Amino acid sequence: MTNLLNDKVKANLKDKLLLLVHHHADVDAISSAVALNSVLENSTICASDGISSHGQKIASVANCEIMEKPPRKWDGTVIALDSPNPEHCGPLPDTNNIVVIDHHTRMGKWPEGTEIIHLPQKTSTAEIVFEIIEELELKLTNEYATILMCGIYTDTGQFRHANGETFNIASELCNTGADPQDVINILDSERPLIQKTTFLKAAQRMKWMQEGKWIIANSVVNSFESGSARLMIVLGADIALVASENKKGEMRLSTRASNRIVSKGFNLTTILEEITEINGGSSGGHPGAAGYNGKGDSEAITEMAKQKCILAIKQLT
Ligand SMILES: [Mn+2]
Repeated sequence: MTNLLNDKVKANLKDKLLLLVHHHADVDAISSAVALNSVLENSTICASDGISSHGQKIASVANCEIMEKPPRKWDGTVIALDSPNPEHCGPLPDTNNIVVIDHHTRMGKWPEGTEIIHLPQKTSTAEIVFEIIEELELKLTNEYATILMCGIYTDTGQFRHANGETFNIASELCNTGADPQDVINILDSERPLIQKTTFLKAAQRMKWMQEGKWIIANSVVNSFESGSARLMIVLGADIALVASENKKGEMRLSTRASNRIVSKGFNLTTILEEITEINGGSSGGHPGAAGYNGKGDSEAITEMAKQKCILAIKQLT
C-alpha cells in the first residue's frame, strides 16, 4: 500500500470539498473528479472553463452535477485535479486549504501552504486518485472503477504510452469491477453524425500518391480537418494534408505524419513554416501534427504543401 496522504491532507479530505478540474476538462480530469465525488460525500465538482466532449460523456455516464463557476470563497478544502498550475483551473476561490493532485512533468507555483501530491511518473491523475481511494479504504463501485479506467485509457493514448505501473493499476481496477469493454463503449461510441459523414467525405475525396516508399494523401472537408487527417494516417498514408475553406476566403490546412516518417527526420512544422513565408498566415504544431491558417485557395495551398513534402522526402536519408 502506498502512502500518499499525510495527516494534514487526511484531515483536509474530511472537509467540505471543492473538486476543481482544469479548463476544457479532459477525461482524466473529469473521471478523477467524479470518482472522488462518488466516495467523498461532502464534495462538489467544479469545471470553470468548459468540459471536452469526451469529458462530458463521462459526466453524463456518472450522472453528476458539475458547477460551472468556482465560488469566490470556499469554506473547506479545494482539491485541484490534473492541473499543474493554478492558471489552468482558476480562478481559485479564496480558501485556507488547497490540495493539488497531478501527474504532469512540471509543477507550477501554488499559494503558500498548498499540499501537493505530484507523481510525474504516473501516466494519469486517475491512477493517483485510485491509490488515494485505496489508501482511505473507501469503496469504489464497478461503475466508477470503469470511469477511472477511462481516464487511464485516454491519457495513455489507449495504453500506447503506458508503463508497467499503468498496467498494475489497470489490473487492480479490473479486480475492483472495472469493465474494459465498457471503457470502449463509453469512449468510442457515438461520434456525432456530422463528424462521421465528414470523415467519410474526406475519405471519398481523398487523393494519394507514392513518393519512393512513402505515401502522401490529401483531401478537403468543411470541418474536422485534423480528425480526417489523423484517420488518413490510420488508413496507411505517411503524410496527410486536409484543407478546409470558408466563404470569407480563409483556409485551414491540417496535417499529420506517421511515426515512421517522423522518425526518419520528416517535420511538418518546417513545411508549414515555408508556406507562411510564401502565403502569410500562421502555422504551428509538432513534427507529426501541424496546422496552417491563412487566406487563399485551399487547393493551391495544399498542392504547394504537397510539393514541399515531396522535396523533403527526397532529402530524407
Ligand atoms: Mn492527465
